[in-house]
Amino acid sequence: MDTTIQNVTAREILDSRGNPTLKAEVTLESGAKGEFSVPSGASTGIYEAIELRDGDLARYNGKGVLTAVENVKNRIADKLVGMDALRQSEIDNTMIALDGTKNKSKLGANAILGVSFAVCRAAATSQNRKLYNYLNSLLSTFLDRIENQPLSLPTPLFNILNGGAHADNTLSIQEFMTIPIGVERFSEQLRAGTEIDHELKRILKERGATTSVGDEGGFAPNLPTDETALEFLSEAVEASAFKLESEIVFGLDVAASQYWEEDDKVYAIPNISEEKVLVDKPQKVSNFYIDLLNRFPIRLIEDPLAEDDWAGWKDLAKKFDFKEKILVGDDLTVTNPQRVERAAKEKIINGLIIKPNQIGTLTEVFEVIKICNAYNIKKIVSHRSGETTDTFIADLAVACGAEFIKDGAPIRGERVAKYNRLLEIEEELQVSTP
Ligand code: 2PG
Ligand code: MG
Repeated sequence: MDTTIQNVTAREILDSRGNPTLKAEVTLESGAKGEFSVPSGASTGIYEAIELRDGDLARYNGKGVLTAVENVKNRIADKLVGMDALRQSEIDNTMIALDGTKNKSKLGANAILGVSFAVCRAAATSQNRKLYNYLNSLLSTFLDRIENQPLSLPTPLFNILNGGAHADNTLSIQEFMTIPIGVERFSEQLRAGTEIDHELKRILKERGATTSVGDEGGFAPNLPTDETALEFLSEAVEASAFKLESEIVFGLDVAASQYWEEDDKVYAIPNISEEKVLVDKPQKVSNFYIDLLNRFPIRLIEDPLAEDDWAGWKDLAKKFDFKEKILVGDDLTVTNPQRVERAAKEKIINGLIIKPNQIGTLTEVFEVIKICNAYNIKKIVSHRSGETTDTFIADLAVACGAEFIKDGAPIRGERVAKYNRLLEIEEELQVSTP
């Protein structure tokens, strides 16, 4: 099999929000092909790698990605054609050097990631291997492991109520997630998530609340406060066949950077509790969270504080029960090895959102996985709010033994595609390891 790269190309396609995104395609001399469609966030961290958009207001409100497509077809293709697709790190490092900026602003992280993942898929195909198996071998080599990193199915985080930047409703917290922590097997976890989602729909309907959905497929009702949303979630679980606390717990993504007021150094979070608006210093805000975490079965909280509020994170970490609960960085850490390492060393997180397009290459994602393993940080491989039906992250989660995958509600095609891929992998792994 000749694994030399013969062709690298890209095109502009649409994501689940109807915004343009980039799809890359790589062909090897053997004829093996690989492709990847890049997702896109709404509540993006300011330290993320740059998603290159055209800014031409005559097309898609400036959101076109034709410049990034051209970068793939010309600059990136020029360098990569003739290289060996099996040498993933070399390929990624070539693109990083070609870009030459710290945040991939020249070529665009969308252009670079598209090619990085498409190369990996083409290589896996050329070796006749399942993507998760191939990724697992690549990662194991990267980590210098003698035996391969074990494969495992991640537990899903189902975002079934949407607020914040993902919905036009009154909820401030961006994501209210159910986590089937006490349910064995991925397929049963998926059933739990889905049946609870349907119970929630029924309850919302009965109370006259809307059952229309937000960007990630979660319902987006107008409720009196965010705490009411947690009460509705509890009711939905209790009405299902699954037990609250022992089988199902909750997770929240506050995405708090959007509520941080830099001038006054306070958080201003509307509607979160009965006081209607929480305006306070980080210390008071962290006390509020600790209280909330004690009153509801919340096991995991993501970005409760802003991306630059390291002091606030430290304060919360001091009060946080790391044995029982998971404090997760996303906008804080942006899948960036330096920022992840800093958060790990300062002991302010024990869970990490891994979003490949926040950093831009598979090799850098591996670096982040290495840090997670070294510091015992739980890995949460994650989608973006703007997605496509691409399922790469499902294979990635299995390949790196991620404890969790975050992929929205178990409805809507672009979310379900990944969950369905995991069902397939679950079956394959059972067959291969009887
Ligand atoms: C998040 C994500 C994904 P976005 O904040 O964790 O759920 O949202 O892709 O909009 O950044
Ligand atoms: Mg987040």
